[in-house]
Amino acid sequence: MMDSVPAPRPAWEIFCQVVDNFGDIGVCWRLARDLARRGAAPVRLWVDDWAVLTRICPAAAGIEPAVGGVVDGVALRHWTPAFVPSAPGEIVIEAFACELPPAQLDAMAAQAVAPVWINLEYLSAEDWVAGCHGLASPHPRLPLVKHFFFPGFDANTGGLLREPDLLARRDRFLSQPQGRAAWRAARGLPTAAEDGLVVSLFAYEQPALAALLQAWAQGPRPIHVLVPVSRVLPDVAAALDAPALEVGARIRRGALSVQVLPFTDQDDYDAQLWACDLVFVRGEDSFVRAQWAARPFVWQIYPQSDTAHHDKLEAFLARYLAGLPPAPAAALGGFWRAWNGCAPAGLTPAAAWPAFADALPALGAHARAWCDSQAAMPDLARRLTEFCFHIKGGPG
Ligand code: TRH
Repeated sequence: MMDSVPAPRPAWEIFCQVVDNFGDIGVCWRLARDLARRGAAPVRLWVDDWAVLTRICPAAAGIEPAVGGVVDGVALRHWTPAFVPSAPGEIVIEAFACELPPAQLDAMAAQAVAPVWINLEYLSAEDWVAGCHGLASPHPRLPLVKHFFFPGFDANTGGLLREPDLLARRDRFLSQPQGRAAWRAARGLPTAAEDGLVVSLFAYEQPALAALLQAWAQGPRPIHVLVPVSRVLPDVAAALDAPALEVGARIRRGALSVQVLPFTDQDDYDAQLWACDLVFVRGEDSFVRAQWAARPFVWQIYPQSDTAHHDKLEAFLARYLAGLPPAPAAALGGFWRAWNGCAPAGLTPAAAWPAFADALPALGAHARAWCDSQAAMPDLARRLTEFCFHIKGGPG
């Protein structure tokens, strides 16, 4: 829902710069909406790339960036080099170490009570995160203190974004005929397990995809792959020897069918994850959503030039595989490492697939247990709110 620009001093002000892809804005938009819906409004979100914002939040396309507007209780503003601060938020979040404009810092320092200043970091399962979560860093010149807030998977970190009604919405979708069954029927997908596996494939470039699709095409069981428009699409087209694939395209090769879906808003993307049997996700936000979907999933981690992402992958695997019997644990570890190009002895996704496919029932039960254990802990917006009130010295 869109309406007019709200009152000047927001409770929360979030600054977000797009580094690459959608994830940075994806996380910030989700957080901003979550805070606003919990009654923490007004929330103001500054983004430097309006075009990326409109992909994640289609309602922003109806807003003149130079003017800004409100969607779902969040005041959206375009952060340009001509940035002029308005009254700064009581809590100011710089996402992923994007540097706040000097004029914003001056405006914050000029307040009678300095805003709480948070650097929201990337999600990582590594052990060092707990030691850095909450650390303070005084500004060298201004009377301001920045605090580091790290999302994470345990009680010593900032937790994961999870809207209060998310799991109830998911369960309604799964149980009601107008939910999962209707979603699948509308896309010509089977609703019975024996009619095949429905897979969502959201990924970066993937050189190993061709061999995997070929294995699926030649496999014993129908596999229906849904590909939302993303960087992997050219690899899908090349693997199927098809012309550039457009939204709506459908291709069959043996036991494999491939369907190209539009890039939707975040809520519809959740529905896609809930409707599928196996989901391939990437980066940060879709990776978390797959966990709340409680589906078997495959994570393609955002690649870093120094291969630091391999440590992040192993750190998550160490947590996620704990408690799984050896066979499904080895199957998942093998397939994930192959998908991320770091499997020993050159194991490929195609070679790792049969064991992974056999493990899917066990991985489904495990995904549910993991989701429940994570959902038993407070979510990120709540931990962030409590943390900020603690710094302010107010009620938590
Ligand atoms: O786009 P990403 O690759 O983002 C990454 C990560 O955030 C990473 O940490 C960061 O360093 C890097 O960018 C620069 O993947 P991610 O995080 O899953 O973000 C995708 C967003 O897109 C997520 O909010 C879900 C959303 N989405 C939709 O809203 N509709 C869709 O149809 C699809 C496929 C995704």
